[in-house]
Amino acid sequence: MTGNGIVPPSQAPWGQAGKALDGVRVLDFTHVQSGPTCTQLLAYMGADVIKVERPGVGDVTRGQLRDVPGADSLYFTMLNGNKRSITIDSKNRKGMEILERLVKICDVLVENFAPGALDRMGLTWEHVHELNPRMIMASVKGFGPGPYEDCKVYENVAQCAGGSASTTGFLGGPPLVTGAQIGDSGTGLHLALGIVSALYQRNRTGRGQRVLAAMQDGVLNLCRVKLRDQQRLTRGPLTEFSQYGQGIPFGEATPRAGNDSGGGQPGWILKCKGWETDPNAYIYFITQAPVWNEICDVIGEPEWKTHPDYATPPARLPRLKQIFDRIEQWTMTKTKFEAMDILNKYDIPCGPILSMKELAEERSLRDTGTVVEVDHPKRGKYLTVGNPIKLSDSPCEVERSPLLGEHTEEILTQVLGYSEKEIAEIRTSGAITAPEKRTAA
Ligand code: CAO
Repeated sequence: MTGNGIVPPSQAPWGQAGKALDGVRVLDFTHVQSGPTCTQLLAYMGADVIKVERPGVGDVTRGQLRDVPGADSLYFTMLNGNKRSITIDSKNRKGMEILERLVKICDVLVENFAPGALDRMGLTWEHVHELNPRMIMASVKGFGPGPYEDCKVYENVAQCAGGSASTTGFLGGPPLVTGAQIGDSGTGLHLALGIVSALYQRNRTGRGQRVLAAMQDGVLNLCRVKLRDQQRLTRGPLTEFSQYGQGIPFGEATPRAGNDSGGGQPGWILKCKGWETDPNAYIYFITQAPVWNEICDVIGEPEWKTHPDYATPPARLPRLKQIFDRIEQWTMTKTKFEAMDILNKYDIPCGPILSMKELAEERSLRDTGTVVEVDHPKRGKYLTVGNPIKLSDSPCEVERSPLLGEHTEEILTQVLGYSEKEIAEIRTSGAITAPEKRTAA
């Protein structure tokens, strides 16, 4: 470091100057999906993530949706890579002593318990801050302060409460939840950004702070364009919605828009060759204005380039359904990949509807480390999603998830400095072992 506090550029080759979050130690008190998504990302970025789990039980997802008897589920393994696992009973006196020692040496505590659970354990913000004023205490909760703050929340509840469900689905149909886990994984992502920002601020202030990401807020943030439309609605109909062209009046709230594009360039999902038997033989097609002439040529309607009903975006808006029906006549003569090849030659924005099978097999996703195969001692090889965020000087090596309590002794000795004798005492206290084992000991 120079006299003005600026670190001179590393001379190490790119990718060999350590990891982005090297030196950051995370006390990971998370479970299920939202919190683990966040801490797995921090681990991918190089943080030392110590996952605290209840002895004998662990994160409930270890046993949920199990596909291999006796092995941790994919639900767990795909959300807890690159972490270490320690078992501690927080309701055991000795267990709390260990936890407090961890609090003193960690930089970040992440949790997503039901409201009040951490306080009931005794780990209130005040206590944590007193033990370690530099600690960043980050929480996922279902709702922020307000009428629902005490509620337990799962993914789909957040999708419904955050505005996603009311704006997803087809007009006239019921609200729908989406496959993307915007409530859980989306909020985990938001929390991770809050944590790294707080770490950055701590460099200046020297103190930690609380970080809260409420699932309702995270979903609403991802539904920002729908709140945009809500306000536009007060000034007139949403002309880019298909229902406008169909002459269906708008109500008081942003409606469900089927597969309409959420932006200013109309789009829709269209059938491709094979749709009768393949549920994913579809393509998303955007009639982007700058390439309208090319679209007309490709689909064999060159006169639409100058016809007053089709030549300009405003003229097309009332007849989007008819236009997409015509484009579909063309896409149905091609497979989704043939259509992609042709359309991309003309810079026409489009995207194939890819199944999970196709994504799992996609070579380029393997090559970039977005889909990674890892080996696990109990379940064998499995696929996981690697770090979707690529840092040019902090490459990510994806490691398997830990077995329950796999690193308990390692953390007690190497991180917390407990002696062999102390560990023997801890073991008999029941702080790190499940009740059955305690009786047997
Ligand atoms: N040792 C001892 N006790 C432990 C422990 C440990 N290591 N780890 C957890 N516990 C205890 C907690 O102290 C709590 O006990 P009390 O209720 O007696 O105080 C108990 O385990 C259960 O915690 P919980 O209430 O968080 O768990 P739940 O299964 O009842 O609820 C969930 C799950 C997800 C609905 C709730 O945690 C929640 O609403 N979290 C916030 C929102 C959220 O993240 N939702 C996303 C869920 S999917 O990602």
